[in-house]
Amino acid sequence: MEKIYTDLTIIIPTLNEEESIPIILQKIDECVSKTNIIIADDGSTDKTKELVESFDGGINVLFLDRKKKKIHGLTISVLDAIKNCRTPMFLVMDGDLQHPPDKIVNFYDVLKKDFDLVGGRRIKVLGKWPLQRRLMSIIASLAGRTSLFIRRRNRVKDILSGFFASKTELWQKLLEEKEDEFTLEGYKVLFDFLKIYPSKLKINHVDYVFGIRDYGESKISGKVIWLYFKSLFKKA
Ligand SMILES: Nc1nc2c(ncn2[C@@H]2O[C@H](COP(=O)(O)OP(=O)(O)OP(=O)(O)O)[C@@H](O)[C@H]2O)c(=O)[nH]1
Ligand SMILES: [Mg+2]
Repeated sequence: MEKIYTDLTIIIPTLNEEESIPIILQKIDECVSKTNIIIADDGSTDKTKELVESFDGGINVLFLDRKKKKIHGLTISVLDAIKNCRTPMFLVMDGDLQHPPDKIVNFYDVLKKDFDLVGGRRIKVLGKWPLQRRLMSIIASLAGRTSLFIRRRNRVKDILSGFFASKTELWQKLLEEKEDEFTLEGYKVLFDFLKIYPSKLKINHVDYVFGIRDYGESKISGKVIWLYFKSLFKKA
């Protein structure tokens, strides 16, 4: 059956993803006949922009060019895209193919069943993560969960996942008042949202396998990790 998701916007933050972006757009186009995409780009210096703008398919793709913005970062790029979102639902996924596009359908189906937030849960990580990275991920997750527990906030099973879907109005309203409480230059937009959002949310999950980065380079830096740990203690 044709999947027509005109009420959904898929948000993909990008920074120099010329190798994977045409493949991911193609794969989404194969899974969903009609939907909306916002590529929230922070001034890629490779061919990401040209490749997005020349993409020809059934899906409606908008290139949000943040090159001239004062603040850059994954979180602020996603938030800008949410502000530009004209559909009641949105989904966020990485542009490096580590989040499987065939799961979009599962997120959509669950979110439609009157949930506020659908968190992706990594049930397996492909490839060999070095011990240091695995340890860092476990510590970051435990610390984040503790921070949410102490604050009596909503929790999802994988608070650090960048693959999630939610209702646009809920985020747009929160951003009107509390955008400055997000760590704008950071990476963990879902964690920030959970930390800041004051009321009870109806939450569900979709499991997925976190793929290997076959294309381009990881953008994770010491600064991003430091910003996350600092945000655990920041008032919200
Ligand atoms: N707009 C924007 N996108 C970014 C920024 N940093 C990373 N991204 C994009 O965000 C997504 C996730 O970044 P990655 O570097 O893959 O982070 P990760 O998946 O947690 O780390 P790896 O497993 O090492 O790849 C990718 O699509 C990146 O291109 C940024 O500062 N601005
Ligand atoms: Mg990645």
